[in-house]
Amino acid sequence: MVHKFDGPAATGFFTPQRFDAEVLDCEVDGVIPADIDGTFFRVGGEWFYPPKFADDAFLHTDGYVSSFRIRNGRVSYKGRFVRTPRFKSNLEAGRQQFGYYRNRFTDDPAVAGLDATVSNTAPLVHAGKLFTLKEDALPYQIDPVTLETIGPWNFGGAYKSQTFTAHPKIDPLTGEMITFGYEATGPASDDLFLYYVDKAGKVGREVRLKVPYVSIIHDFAVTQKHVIFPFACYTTSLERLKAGKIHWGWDKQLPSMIGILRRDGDGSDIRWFKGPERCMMHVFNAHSLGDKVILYAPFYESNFFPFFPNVDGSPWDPSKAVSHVRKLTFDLSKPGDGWEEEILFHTPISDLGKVDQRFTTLPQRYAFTNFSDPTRPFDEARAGNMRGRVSNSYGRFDLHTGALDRYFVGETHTLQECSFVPRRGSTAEGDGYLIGTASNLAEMRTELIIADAQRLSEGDIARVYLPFRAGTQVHGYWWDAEEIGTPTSQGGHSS
Ligand code: V55
Ligand code: FE
Repeated sequence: MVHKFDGPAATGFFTPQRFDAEVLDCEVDGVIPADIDGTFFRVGGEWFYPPKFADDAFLHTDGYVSSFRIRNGRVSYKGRFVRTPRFKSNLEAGRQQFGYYRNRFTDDPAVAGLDATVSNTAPLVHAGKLFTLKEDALPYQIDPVTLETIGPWNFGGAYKSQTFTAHPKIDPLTGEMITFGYEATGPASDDLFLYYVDKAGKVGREVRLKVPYVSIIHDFAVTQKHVIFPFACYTTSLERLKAGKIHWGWDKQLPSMIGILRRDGDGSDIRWFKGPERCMMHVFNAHSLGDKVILYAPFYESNFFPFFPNVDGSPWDPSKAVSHVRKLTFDLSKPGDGWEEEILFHTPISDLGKVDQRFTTLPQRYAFTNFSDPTRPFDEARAGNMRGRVSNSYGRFDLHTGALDRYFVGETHTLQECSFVPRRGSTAEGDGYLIGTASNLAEMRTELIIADAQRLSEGDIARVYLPFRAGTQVHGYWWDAEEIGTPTSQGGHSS
């Protein structure tokens, strides 16, 4: 028995639905280009059982993986909860047994030895395998056709960190995956392990690092020559966890911190750069230019997450939970520990963004992300009061010229993160499609948007309709059918 969901996490569009789903042949409006052939994977989470503590983080919702298989202009959909040990154990018990996000001291004693990850953050495809990722645990391998959970993956025992980032980087020139885990040897540990995994999925080098303070390191950047670790700048300690507190707090006294090391080195050259108060969660991309490292990233001014309290007891400040497209420049030929920083666009953006993945690690011109365009209408009568939390546009942000090309989704919709689909046969940066889901708040269903990434202002070229609300997405991933190891069918129309 599940107690009826209530509270703010359980109203309207975002009420948990709690089912696995399949749609064999989806409704489509418009024409999906024939050269789009692949699967759009999404990962997010929803509470399968309500949280034990009302102030627990939504980062702790049960992982849910879904797929839109697109082929010959037709689309099939699947969605499944990730069968983590936590999910299965809760289902057996019929209730929530796990306490605060990443505080095992607040769990029921019965689940002490179990992996507590919810695996709810990002899909990854590497070496022909599909995974769901969460930075507090190993990847969970998922069957790309059925979306069944196969189990945790430690690369045949060669991957030693207990944790694995939700944002590995794949070098488009070699297929090498560069990845890491922080809190690598246990909760609140200051170990950061960096790994180089070849295109066949074999772990090559491991580099062990120590961090100057234990922070969320949610994402990172890799260039052809360097590896860059921005701290989200949250803080924790074992004492904090033992006291039964929320894992992360915000301490504005701490400097913001970015570590840079050579990609081909052993880590002994790492330099820690310091800056003013910043919440540095996601990046767009970075490249090396001589002795300079240039990082493009959507950093926040301060604490973005209202559920991670300020350690000084001050209230969360929404006016500083704002993200902009920033350019950071590090001059490694100079001593000192500062960087130069510039806001390139004054439009506040969602920090869940993408670049054309064929340019990861390389100089690159465009960043794509969603944002709220206040000049566009919102139909509150039909869509409800979203209290300003509507993301109604995709943007192509030209980092060279400052131009912003915009796509508007509609006056009853809000967008999730977009992903980039390269156009078949093209090599030009940004030549392809943007794909992503939108919540139709008036009709209470999810729509998949496909737009031409070079003609965003012309509107979408096709929309795919689900007859229900698909769960909230955090990150998505496009797996093109041309890539090695792609499943040839996914049930539904394509089998
Ligand atoms: C983020 C998301 C997470 C997480 C830590 O967006 C940071 C940042 C959905 O999970 O666990
Ligand atoms: Fe992320």
